[in-house]
Amino acid sequence: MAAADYVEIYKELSMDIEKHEELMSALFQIYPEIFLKQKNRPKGMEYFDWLMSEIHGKRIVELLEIKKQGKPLVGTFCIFVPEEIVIGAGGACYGLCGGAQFSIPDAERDLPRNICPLIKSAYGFKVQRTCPYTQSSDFIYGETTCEAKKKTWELLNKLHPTHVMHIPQMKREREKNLWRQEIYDFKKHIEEIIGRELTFEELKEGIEKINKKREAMQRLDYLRSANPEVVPISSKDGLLVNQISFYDDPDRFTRKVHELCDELEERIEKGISVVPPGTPRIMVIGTPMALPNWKLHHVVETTGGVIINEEACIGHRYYKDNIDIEGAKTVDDLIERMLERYMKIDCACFTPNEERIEKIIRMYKEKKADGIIYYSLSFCHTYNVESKKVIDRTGSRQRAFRS
Ligand code: BJ8
Repeated sequence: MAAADYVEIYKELSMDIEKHEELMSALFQIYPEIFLKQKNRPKGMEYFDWLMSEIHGKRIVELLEIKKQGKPLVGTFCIFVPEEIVIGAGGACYGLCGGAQFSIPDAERDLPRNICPLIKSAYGFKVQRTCPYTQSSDFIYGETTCEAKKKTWELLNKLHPTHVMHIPQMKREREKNLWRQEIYDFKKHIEEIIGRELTFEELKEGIEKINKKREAMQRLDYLRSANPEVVPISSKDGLLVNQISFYDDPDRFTRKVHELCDELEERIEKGISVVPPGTPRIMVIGTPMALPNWKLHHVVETTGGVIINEEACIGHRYYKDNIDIEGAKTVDDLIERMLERYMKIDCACFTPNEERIEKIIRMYKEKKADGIIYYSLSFCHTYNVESKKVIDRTGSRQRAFRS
């Protein structure tokens, strides 16, 4: 598809058509270089290539169809926003891009240069009006995980309806009470759009759909590193699937990830690896790599290494835990289970956050990795400072990689 095929839609969304064309032509230039030229790719990646080619096309048409039916479209920046509620209401919840340099100069007219690039990138897309996801959302849900984010939402709200969830930063009973209240408020907000209360069945269905999606991603995570001799999918393709999980229809995505995994299982059995035996297997841990940030994976893979998983919110932190709904009988029960699951998120915004460090050590051993790259976006103070504890505990000899 060409972005030009959807110009009428972009006009309806008040987008800056020229600037958007510039963005898409840059993306269409680098995508074939970075992804399509890879040798020995699984056939199952064709679907994800297609989705990428339609990420500002057919997928937007699908979302606008949902909106026409009076269902909510919610843009987010953090895996703390309980998407199960939006999905239960028949709507769509998606992550807003923050991985492109393209929008940063426009953001820096309002924001200081020395804050996290992910925030500047996402804010810049709204300033430029080049992101159809932002433009079509009923509202954006921000949160209070870091200083730069929570103050940026005040500015973003002047450009687009933006609500803020108060994310706790400790995990004591009193913080759990706060978070429970935030989930109820979020639910109420979604119910205002659909004009009625969500039923138990709807909420349960939303949870089940996202549980299934997370299970598919857990399976992919496992297969990427299951056999130390065979890496059945490239680092970049693994990352790409994780990134697309924030945009695609959850049911279709789940199906396609399982199809890909079936193929990867076959590859492992037949010994089909994308890298030669003995290639260093690296775990990347730290801050998220939002679309279209592929640089670290590209660098590692073109210099003789391979990344076998991402301990990040675009990655393992997003799909590691499901919501256990066994025995839940009421909406309140479901919210309680949701609370338990979301409080397991081990973002560095929590203090203390020992569970993350324990998890990293466990994963490193289980995956028989040869090394870890600690990836922290510039000015992300929480992840940056936490790297010291991770380095000390893992006995690493080198400093963290900061980008
Ligand atoms: S749960 S990692 S998605 S907050 S924007 S904190 S990189 S300085 S993204 Fe995050 Fe939720 Fe935590 Fe995950 Fe740092 Fe940048 Fe802030 Fe960031």
